[in-house]
Amino acid sequence: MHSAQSLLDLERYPIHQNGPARDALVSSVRTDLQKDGCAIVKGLISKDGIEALLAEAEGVSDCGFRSFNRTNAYFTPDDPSLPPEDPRRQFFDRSNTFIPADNFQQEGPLRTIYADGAFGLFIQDSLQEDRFFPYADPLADVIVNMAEAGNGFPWHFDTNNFTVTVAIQNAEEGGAFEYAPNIRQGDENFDEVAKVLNGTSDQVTSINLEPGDLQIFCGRYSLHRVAPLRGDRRRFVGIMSWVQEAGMVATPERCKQLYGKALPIHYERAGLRADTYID
Ligand SMILES: O=C(O)CCC(=O)C(=O)O
Ligand SMILES: [Fe+2]
Repeated sequence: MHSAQSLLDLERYPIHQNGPARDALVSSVRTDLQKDGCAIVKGLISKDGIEALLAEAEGVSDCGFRSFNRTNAYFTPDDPSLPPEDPRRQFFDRSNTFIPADNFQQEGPLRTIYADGAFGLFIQDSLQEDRFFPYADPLADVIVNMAEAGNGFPWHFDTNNFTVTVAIQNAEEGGAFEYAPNIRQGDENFDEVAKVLNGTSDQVTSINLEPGDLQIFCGRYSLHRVAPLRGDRRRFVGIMSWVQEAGMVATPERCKQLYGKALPIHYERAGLRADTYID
């Protein structure tokens, strides 16, 4: 049995207690998010918490679903009418292994943190989101991204508003989180995006997250990637999702693409019967 009290370092970060210390933390996270869309709370997860999250992820690592595709930074199809050097025409291999959310038990450490009311409220206050609900998707609300040497998380812009991640284990080498803050805020800025893609931009910030760090990242306007990994050790990152509408789930297509399966709820919400669904 896990408790948020033992999984989080609440002495250092008293997110469970209204008062000046919590206010100061929320305000510093907000400032970081406003500055460049990225906030890190170093060591929010306790040492025991990291150990428990790692054991849990290792225990279900066989359930990871690996997908491969080739994608540009925008997740759009190729457009041959554009010049070959246009960033929309730069495609990279992306391989991704997600351990779907239905592998994480309600009483396990990952879900204990996700479901903790004060933790959720801290994330919501930090993001200043009025509408903020746990994702109702049983495959996607809390997942672990597992990556090995050579796995690629190439340059991209996110299509969601924000991503909340918890670093659980790093690879032996590589894996820095690199981002070009707000590179397309207001304007697509294709020339500078092209420079990031070909390694000549001076707008890239690199951060090394350590196990236990929480990251809140707004990646819609900031081009980002995870630098290539090296060594035998796998990288594990927990990804937690909240959404603006209660009861939302992903489409069956999206689930199959990311998790290798879809559940009855996905077909029902899409108005389909699983046995008649053709994709
Ligand atoms: O694994 C990470 O640290 C971030 C991955 C990422 O950029 C994403 O999930 O969109
Ligand atoms: Fe991303």
